[in-house]
Amino acid sequence: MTDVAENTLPAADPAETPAVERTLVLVKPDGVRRGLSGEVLRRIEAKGYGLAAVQLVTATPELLEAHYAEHVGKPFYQPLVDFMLSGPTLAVVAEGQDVIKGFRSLAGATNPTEAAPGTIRGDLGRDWGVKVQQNIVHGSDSPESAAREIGLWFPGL
Ligand code: DAT
Ligand code: MG
Repeated sequence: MTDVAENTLPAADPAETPAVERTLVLVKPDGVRRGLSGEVLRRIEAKGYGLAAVQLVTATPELLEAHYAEHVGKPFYQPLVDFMLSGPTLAVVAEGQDVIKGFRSLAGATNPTEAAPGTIRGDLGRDWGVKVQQNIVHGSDSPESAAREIGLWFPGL
């Protein structure tokens, strides 16, 4: 008689299971306006990451000042805030091992003209001749930024 227990995988040892990481992804107002929200979610899911939260959010100046605190005073700061206030943003919490780095890789370089083909910004973005780069997505750049940004966009999570 076959022992069913012999055919099952051993339970994962919590000490050897890396903590599942989370990142904040935003489909910015240009992406939502152009109907690219689904395409961005598709690429996140096709890569194998999970969606922990998704919500359409109308940003406020206060939220954006906190979110983009590192850019206050830069020449593109006010155009960036005005752009982010120009329509709804799709806020997403994506999760999976090393998702912070992995999503930045999916997104591509900040400047959509230079972003490699195959990336979200490289395939779907371009220079529109305005003061701020409209590059479709935001992705947190470190575990500290991710925790801070998820707290700002999803205060209840
Ligand atoms: P990223 O979004 O790749 O993390 P960032 O945090 O340096 O880039 O900048 C935030 C956003 O500001 C970026 O997505 C687009 C805009 N931006 C950055 N640098 C810019 C520049 N030199 N000129 C115009 N817009 C810029
Ligand atoms: Mg950034």
